[in-house]
Order: sequence, then structure tokens, then C-alpha cells
Amino acid sequence: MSEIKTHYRTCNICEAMCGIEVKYQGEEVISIKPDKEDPFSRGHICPKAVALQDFYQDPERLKKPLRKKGEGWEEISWVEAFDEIGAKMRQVQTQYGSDSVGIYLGNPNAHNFGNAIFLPQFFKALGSKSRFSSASADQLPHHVAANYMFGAGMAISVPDINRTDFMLIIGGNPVVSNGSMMSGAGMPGRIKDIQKRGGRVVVVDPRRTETAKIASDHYFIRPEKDALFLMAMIHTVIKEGQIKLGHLAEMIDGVEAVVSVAEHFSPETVSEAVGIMASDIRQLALDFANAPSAVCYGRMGVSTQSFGGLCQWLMLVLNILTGNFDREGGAMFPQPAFDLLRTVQPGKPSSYGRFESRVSDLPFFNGEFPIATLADEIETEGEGQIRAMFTIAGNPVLSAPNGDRLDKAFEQLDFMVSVDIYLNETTKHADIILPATTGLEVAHYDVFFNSFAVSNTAKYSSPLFEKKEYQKHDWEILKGLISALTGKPDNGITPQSILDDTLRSGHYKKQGMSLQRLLDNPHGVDLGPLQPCISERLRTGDGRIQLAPDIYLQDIPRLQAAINDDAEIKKQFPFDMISRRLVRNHNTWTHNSYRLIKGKNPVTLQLHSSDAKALGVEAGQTVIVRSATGQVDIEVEINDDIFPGVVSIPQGWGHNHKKTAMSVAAKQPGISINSLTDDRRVDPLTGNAAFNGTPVAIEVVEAEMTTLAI
Ligand SMILES: Nc1nc2c(c(=O)[nH]1)N[C@H]1C(S)=C(S)[C@@H](COP(=O)(O)OP(=O)(O)OC[C@H]3O[C@@H](n4cnc5c(=O)[nH]c(N)nc54)[C@H](O)[C@@H]3O)O[C@H]1N2
Ligand SMILES: Nc1nc2c(c(=O)[nH]1)N[C@H]1C(S)=C(S)[C@@H](COP(=O)(O)OP(=O)(O)OC[C@H]3O[C@@H](n4cnc5c(=O)[nH]c(N)nc54)[C@H](O)[C@@H]3O)O[C@H]1N2
Ligand code: SF4
Ligand SMILES: [Mo]
Repeated sequence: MSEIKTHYRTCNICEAMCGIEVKYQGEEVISIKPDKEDPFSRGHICPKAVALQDFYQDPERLKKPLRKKGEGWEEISWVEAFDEIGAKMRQVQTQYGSDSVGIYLGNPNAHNFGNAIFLPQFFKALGSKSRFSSASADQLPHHVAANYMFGAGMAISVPDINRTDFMLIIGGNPVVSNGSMMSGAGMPGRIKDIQKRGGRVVVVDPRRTETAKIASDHYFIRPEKDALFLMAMIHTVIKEGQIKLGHLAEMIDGVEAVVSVAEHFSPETVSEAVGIMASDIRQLALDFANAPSAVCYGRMGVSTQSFGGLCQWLMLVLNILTGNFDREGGAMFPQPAFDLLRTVQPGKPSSYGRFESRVSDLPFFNGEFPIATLADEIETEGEGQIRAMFTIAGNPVLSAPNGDRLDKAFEQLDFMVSVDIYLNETTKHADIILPATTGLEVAHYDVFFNSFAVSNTAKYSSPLFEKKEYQKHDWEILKGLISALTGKPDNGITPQSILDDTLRSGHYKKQGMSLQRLLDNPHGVDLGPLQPCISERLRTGDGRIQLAPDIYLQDIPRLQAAINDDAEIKKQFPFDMISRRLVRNHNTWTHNSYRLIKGKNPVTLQLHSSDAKALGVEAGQTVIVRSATGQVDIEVEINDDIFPGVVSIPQGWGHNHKKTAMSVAAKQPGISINSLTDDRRVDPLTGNAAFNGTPVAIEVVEAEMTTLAI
């Protein structure tokens, strides 16, 4: 028997970047525990970390390229796969134009060191503008606000949760999600610490969430009414003379424009629409403005909705006007050792709005079109129609709005390639699947999430287990595809060499930052708390903050109209549906870990008891939920932690397709919430999918009449 050894690394399943300690013997994992010496995660992990072992051992995980053959699949060599893909994709582009080959990138790309580095070269080699990603089903409004206000889509500020005195959380559930665009492990502890030091945490959410339950206060809000609520908060701050620009006073343009639009949104004007009493909104605004330090933070709830653009802008406006920006305890910019802003020149903001999409006229942002319009682009004939696709680490059939439509659209492609670790609901449509290494088999440096982290650290993880000679890392697959498309041989550059160069020339170069330094410190290197650093992070041409960019001002009439609901829609679909995240589940792909899915079916429709009574349904009963685009059968869970009139279904499920090779996942299939969401519901300002507040109707399934034999 070989000896038991210890390996330290970062869990890369989600944004929290938890340090883990893996005990192993030969090729077998003995245990996965928190790494108490990791300076970032400070000994925290969540129940998903152990699944890294399950993914490593999963016999259903793909290891060799597969090609579709009749009703089944055959294994082929990497050389054959790359040759066929290069030839077919170029043939499609020669016949129909460069943009006829589309790309969809899913969430794990953001957690993948190699892909973060090599994707831009792959885009260049393919030369297609038809790019899509999960960003437009998620955080795109954050980037649009950063782009317009600070000059760069990646100039993202995060709450200084470790020092704030007042945290207002709108549409985020960090106790379950572990924090998003606010990377920091151990969120429950950080939230409780605010209260322990005499501060306050307020949650505004249509559900009394797990975060709301440990907060100081919770206010129920009606879905998609947050921008009205935020406007009323800002209105109050202005009326009560609480504008405090502090050290930013000399660098802000647009304060008067904000004052003049906020004028129309008093707490009384919005109160009924929002579902919060005017006096509560007013008091909250005053408490926020008067706290020694405060920060307003919002995530999916205020991003994946019809007013996502306005919400993300208004939260920044609230922080800036109350003097809570770029200061301790407010919203601050991280200073990552690998800096995504290093190549962004001032005055050259991201490519927002340079094009509109061919079919639905949605905006192009940062090189991509919104995922909500991918099916349009595949189905609609004409020049620029997508005929072939690459999907890379994404499962849009389950994750995109109206996923069922994409399920059909993928069928009509001439050719499709998926780079993935599983044969699932999306990759089953591919002609060729290229499987990558993952988890414990890969090297990791968090290129993205250090840019959203609540303190500055740097850490490199070496692979724990060497890949087999027949396996490839994602970045090696990208390089194989680049060579196949361009005919040029591999240039020999590795992600490690680019990382090392970037660390050596970055913010911490004087402190001797390098890959070697990280290799010498396997728990990670502490680079200190967030610091005020706005002048270094701003990328606007004139070095000023734009508080009131025109695109937001132009969207105000739409917000004003939203004070009243659309009576016709309410009549047909009286309920507003929202999604929920579960502790033991990560988006659509972790369900083949038995440890994560065991237990009772979690995919229920949460319904308030007053609504259940009015409908005449009981807990455990199956109902039909119907939207403008689809319908599902689902079990009811009566739950008074939800606002009356709102219903909630978990996201990420729906493994009920045949032809996939995820047999563990299929034991707990659930339904896909995206069989109900509507791809026509977007935030028109950013093009982001509007999952929240999807109008639905609930029908009670009548017990079948029995015909009695006489
Ligand atoms: N209704 C509703 N829909 C939502 C959401 C919601 O809250 N409500 N949330 C949205 C959000 S925030 C997101 S981020 C998206 C996610 O949307 P997607 O990214 O499309 O979905 P994932 O489930 O993350 O799919 C990840 C895919 O990558 C594969 N994979 C995992 N690890 C690796 C790896 O190391 N390499 C490779 N090559 N493949 C890998 C998995 O097998 C899976 O196929 O979903 C969005 N959809
Ligand atoms: N366990 C677990 N952790 C995860 C993930 C996972 O799938 N499982 N996914 C990861 C990913 S990809 C992401 S992007 C993050 C997301 O991180 P979060 O945004 O923190 O997570 P969500 O649970 O989507 O939180 C959204 C909240 O918004 C509320 N909400 C819905 N509609 C509205 C609305 O109209 N207004 C307001 N005010 N609130 C609303 C919901 O009730 C919910 O509490 O989580 C990450 N972490
Ligand atoms: S919170 Fe869980 S899934 Fe996310 S990085 Fe930490 S251990 Fe991994
Ligand atoms: Mo996400």
C-alpha cells in the first residue's frame, strides 16, 4: 500500500474559491476537508466540495472523443476528431460565411484556468461574431454598468463585507450560493460578523431566504419591482439632503441628471407596486445613508429580470451618492494579481451596442450576443443564419430561457461539437464530443474570481492526479481546435507561462509575485484587504465617473410604466415565478454525484398557504404550471417563506431526456424550470435573460374519474 499524502488546492466548482485539503493514497481520494491555512477561505467549504472526488471517479464521465454513429456513439482518436472538426467547420464557413458557426460558452469556463487564457485565441481562429454565453443568463447587467460608469466591463466593485456596518442585499442569497460577484468563502459567518460588530444586514427578496433568516431584517418585494424600490431609496437620500460624495466629489459627472429622474419616484409613488410600505422605504434609505459605512449589493434577483440594467446601475448610484464607494465598508475594487483590466485602455470601453442581433435586434456586448436569441439565430433563415455550433462547458438546453426550443433548434444544425465532461441534454445533439479533464486533474489559478474577491489573495493549484495519456485538458483541446482551424502548428505556449508573465508584471511585482512564489506557498498568498484605488481602476477616457449615462436615462419611461402591472398578462397568468438555488446542487451538471442528489425530490413548486387555499391544493399534490411558452407537472410544497402571488422552482434540473449517459442524475430528474421561462422576456437595455417574474398560471390536476362497472 502506498502512503497517504496530502494535497492542497482551490475548489473550482463555484466562485467562493475555497481552499481544500485532499488526503489521497495512490489514485484514491481518502478525504476532502477545508484547508484551514488558506488565507482567503479561512477553513470554509460547502457540501459540494466532496463531489470533486465523485467527478474524478465517475465511470460515466467521458474520457475519449465520441462521434455520433446511428443511434449511438463510437470512440475516435483525437487526431481524427480534430481533422474532421477543422474540415467540417471550415466547409460550413466557406459556404455560408464566417458567422454561420456559433459558439456557446457555459459557466465552468469562468472557473477554468486554461480556458480563461486560451479562449480569445480560439475566437480569433474561428473568426465568427456569433458568440453567446451564460453571462447573458446571469451577470451581464453588472458589466454593462461598469462599462458605462467606469469605462470597462470588468471594472466591478464588490461589497467590503469584512468591514461594512450596513449591508443591503437585494436579490442575492449568499448563504446558499456562497456569494456571487462577491467571492468569499464562509458567507454565513461573514454576515453574522457584521451583526456581531454592531452592524445591520437587510435582505430584500420575494422569498424569506436562508440569508434573510440570519439577517437583521427582511422585506418581501414583488419580483422585477426592484428598480422602483431603488429609485425611491435614492429619491429619499436626495430629499433628505444626504448626498455625500466625499473623496469622489471632484470626479463625478451626472449628479444633477440623477436628481432630476429620481424626483418622479417617491416612496409613496412606488410603494404599492413594490409591496413595501413607503415609511419602511424612507426609513431604510435614511438608515443606509446614516450608517458609518454601508453597501448595497444585488445579484441574480436583480440581474436576470426585465430591469436588470437599471437595477445594477441604481445600486451603484446609491453607493456612490451616500459616500459608500471606493472606501472601507462600502463597494470597493479588488486589485487582483492577474488583472483582467491590464489590457484595457482608457477611453476604449467594451464593444457594447456596436451591432444588434440579426433577428431580435438585441445588443452585442463584449463580443457576444444574448443567449436569449440563440434559437432565433439558428431557426431563422437568411444571411448569417447559424448552421453549426461549438458548445464549450455549457448546457443551454437546461440553462437557457425556453431551453426546450433550443433542444429542437440544435437538431437542425448541420454540424455540432461539444467540449464537455458528460453526455447530457445539450451534448447529445453534438456530432462529436471532446471530453476534457476536470476538477482534481487540472491546474488552477482563478483568473476571474480574484477580480470579484472580498480580499486580495493569489493561489496556484497543481493537478493532484496526472491525466491519462489519452486525456486532454480543456486548453489543449482549444489548441487542437485552433490548429485544426488555422492549419498552424501549436506554438508551445502554456497557461502557466502566461500566468507567470502576468504575475511578474502585475500589481504585486514589487513583492516578488510569480508562479514560483505561488508554488512555494500551496495554501495561497495573502495580499491584504481591499484598498481604495479608484484612480487606478477607472478606464473612462477623461478619468471621471459617469453617474448618469444616457442609456439608463433613456430607459426611465419603461420603468415608469412598470408602476402598473399589465392587466391582460395578470389575468392569464396570475403568478410570478422565480428560481431558487439549492445547497447541494451547482447549476445543471453536478447531479451525477450521488452524495449531492440523494434524498427526497427537491424540485417542488413553492406556494404560499393563502394561494394554496385559494387554488384548493394541498402539499404533495401535483399541479400543472403553465407559461406563455410551456408547461410542466410539478409537486406543490406549501411554504410561507414566499410572498403571496409568487411561486418558486429550483433551477438546474430536468435530466429527463433519454440518450444521455448520466444515470445517477436521471434518478432524480425533476423538471427544468427553463421549460417555462420565455426567451422573449429579456431586459431590453442589456439583452440579459429575464428569468425572474415569469408570468405563470397554475392548474389543479383533477383526479381521473373512475367509471364504475355496473
Ligand atoms: N431559470 C434559470 N435559469 C438559469 C439560472 C437561474 O437562476 N434560473 N441561472 C443561470 C446562471 S447564473 C448560469 S451561470 C447558467 C449556467 O448555464 P450553463 O453554463 O449553460 O450550464 P451549466 O450547468 O453550468 O453547464 C456546465 C456544462 O459544463 C460541463 N462541465 C463541467 N465541468 C467542466 C469542465 O471542467 N470542462 C468542460 N469542458 N466541461 C465541463 C458540464 O457537464 C455541463 O454540461 O444558467 C443560467 N440559467
Ligand atoms: N449551491 C449553489 N451555489 C451556487 C450555484 C448553484 O447552482 N448552487 N450557482 C452559482 C452561480 S452560477 C451563480 S450566478 C450564483 C448566484 O448567486 P445568487 O444570486 O446569490 O443566488 P440565487 O439563489 O440565484 O439568488 C437570487 C435571489 O434573488 C431572489 N429573486 C428572484 N427574483 C427576484 C426579484 O425580482 N427581485 C429580488 N429582489 N429578488 C429576486 C431569489 O429569491 C433569490 O433569493 O450562485 C453560485 N453558487
Ligand atoms: S463554496 Fe463549495 S463549491 Fe464553492 S468553492 Fe467552496 S467548496 Fe467549492
Ligand atoms: Mo451563474
